[in-house]
Amino acid sequence: MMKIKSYEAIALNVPEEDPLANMPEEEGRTRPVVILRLLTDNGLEGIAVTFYAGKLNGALKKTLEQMCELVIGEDPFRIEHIVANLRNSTGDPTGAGGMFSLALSAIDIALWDIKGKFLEQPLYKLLGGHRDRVPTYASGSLRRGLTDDQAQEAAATLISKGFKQMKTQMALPGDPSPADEVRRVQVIRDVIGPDIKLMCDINQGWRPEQAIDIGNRVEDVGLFWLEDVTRADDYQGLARVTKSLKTPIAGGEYLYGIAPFHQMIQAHSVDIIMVDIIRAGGVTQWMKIAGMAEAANLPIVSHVMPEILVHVVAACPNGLTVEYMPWMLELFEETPEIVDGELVLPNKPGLGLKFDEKAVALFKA
Ligand code: SMN
Ligand code: MG
Repeated sequence: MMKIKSYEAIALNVPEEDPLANMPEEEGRTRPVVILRLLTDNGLEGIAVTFYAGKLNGALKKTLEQMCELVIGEDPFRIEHIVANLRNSTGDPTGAGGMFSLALSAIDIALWDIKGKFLEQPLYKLLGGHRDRVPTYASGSLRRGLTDDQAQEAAATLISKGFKQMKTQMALPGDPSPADEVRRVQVIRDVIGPDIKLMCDINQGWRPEQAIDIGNRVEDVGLFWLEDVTRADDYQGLARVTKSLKTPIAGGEYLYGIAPFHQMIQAHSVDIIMVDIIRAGGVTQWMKIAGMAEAANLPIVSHVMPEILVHVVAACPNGLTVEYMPWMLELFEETPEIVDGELVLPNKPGLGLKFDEKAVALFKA
């Protein structure tokens, strides 16, 4: 029996850049993350990345290390057994949210990477391998802080790079009028033409009635989805907006664990389920949410980390598109290619990723 032998968690500050359109960013800003290596007694290494702890990144690293201690000696194929033990270690069999979930996901992802390496199969095939290419959208370039001119320039750059889908943002800074908000998506649509899929993220910035008002005004722009139009846990408020608009509503990235997705689906809060794998609890929990969504006839989309999430979206029959958020690309030696606007699934075992050791050394916190 293979066993987990040791682990290493390293806190990093990864530069915040926009490598897709090179639009101006706050100079020198970095994003705190923790990377994990989980090693087995037969020489395999599973890797993962976790974040969302911000200034508490040191606490996330410590949480992850304490949880990894409890995984030593375990059989990496018994993932549900390991997850149950970790949940029980908190004294709560449902497992704590917050830091616990962020750390649990890293362990779960690394265990799946080990499983793939042991079986010499890429992760997406282990999970069902529904397709070997998936649509993807450029994210992180068309930010709300840009001027209309900058947004248009960035959109043109994304088109020239071959992207067929891209996401922008509303809930603009300052005190925008509904007309200001509409203008932002319209000027981007003017540049990209009618056939490019354009999504728009509100990041919980509107009240439900504002979402209905502005959502109605942008209906003609033809958005592929409006995302997180109001508070993520206002399932009823979201449902009101979803019912009122023709434009599909996406949401779910802020939810922890799997149970809130059940609530969200039951309340008909969204048309498209977005899962953040780090908040959800890793690959194991992603697949459960994808199954719930499939049963409810809803597509599922990923949040950030395309190099990892490409596997889970490709695995599922209801996987719709992968967010190409290029935050972590520099952390890896090689990441999946985009051909004709689609991500090509890697054929290497597990995640098919290797940390770039120079980048790891350079970004060390
Ligand atoms: C987002 C939120 C938090 C971190 C990264 C990205 C955004 C998205 O909501 O969907 O891209
Ligand atoms: Mg979002």
